[in-house]
Amino acid sequence: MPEMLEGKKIVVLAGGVGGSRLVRGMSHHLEGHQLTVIVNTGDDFTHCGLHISPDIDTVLYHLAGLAHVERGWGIHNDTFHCMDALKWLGGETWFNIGDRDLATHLLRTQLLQRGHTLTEVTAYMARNLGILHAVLPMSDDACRTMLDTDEGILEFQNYFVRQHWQPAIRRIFWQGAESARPTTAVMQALRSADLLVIAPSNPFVSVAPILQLPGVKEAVSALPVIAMSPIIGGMAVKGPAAKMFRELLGKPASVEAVVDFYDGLLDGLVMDEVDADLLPALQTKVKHVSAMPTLMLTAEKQVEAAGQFLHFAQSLLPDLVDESVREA
Ligand code: FO1
Repeated sequence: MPEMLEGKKIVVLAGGVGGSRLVRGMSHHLEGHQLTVIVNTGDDFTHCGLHISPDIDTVLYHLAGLAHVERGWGIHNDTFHCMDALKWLGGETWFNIGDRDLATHLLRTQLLQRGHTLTEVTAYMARNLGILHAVLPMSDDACRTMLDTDEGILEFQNYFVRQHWQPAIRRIFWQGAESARPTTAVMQALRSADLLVIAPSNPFVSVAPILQLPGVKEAVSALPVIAMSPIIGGMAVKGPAAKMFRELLGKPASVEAVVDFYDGLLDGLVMDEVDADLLPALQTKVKHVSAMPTLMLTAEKQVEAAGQFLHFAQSLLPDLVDESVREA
């Protein structure tokens, strides 16, 4: 573990696969109490009567060492017998739930129906999976990501999985945003953090849902913030992020577009080594920029990339703390 980060508290804003890969790597370098993950729940939905929280599960499975590493979602070596039976019976099969994964959705639904909050249920599961870090849903209130597309208004999973993120998007909004609040645990974690990390997750549908909750952006702005770019060589590692830059902002995806999206929030930026030629241009927008390998397609790469990221954070933290003291 980098010595400087000893005793420091790091809070990561994360969505599904990209965030989980970084967080899993970080978990190798940090003590349990040092790392807290605030997870997007805009992707949550009810399917076959079950409450499904895909991003929370992806984070839990990665931290527990259960994740299907290449695919990014679900559990490795899972089987799909229940899905086969659903197919015979004429049920809905567009969303693939593995047999072991099904247990997560059954238990979560049961505990929520008994009156527990999503935060309590997630903590219970994390504890039983042996996870030492706090995994916090961004909210206990429903706040669902909705996409206004050329195929009409679609719930996130309908757009993402059922329609393979093909419809063109005109607008994103969150159903329930008027009354959704961040949890007390989320606000406490932000208030006691030494460093805020924005994971290489989709800015539009993984990070923005967290930042739009009342009070979150203000709390984040008070912290040193370092992001890892989800865009590498103009492309998203997985999913529709690049397409969203084009459709919603009318510009190609790039590291610069990511920086602009976060609109002055970033004190530090880590991008992939393939984008190293952008360093001088980006340094006019973000004070501290570094290029390093950020593709985390194997467990080993996750540990390596997270280690380099934390070294970069360690080298910046004294500067960033001084700057925020001067600005206060
Ligand atoms: N993603 C897919 O592309 N296809 C699936 O069938 C699918 C099933 C699934 C089941 C459980 C779960 O927790 C996640 C699942 N995902 C699937 C991933 C997920 O829907 C998205 O990756 C995230 O919501 C985006 O972060």
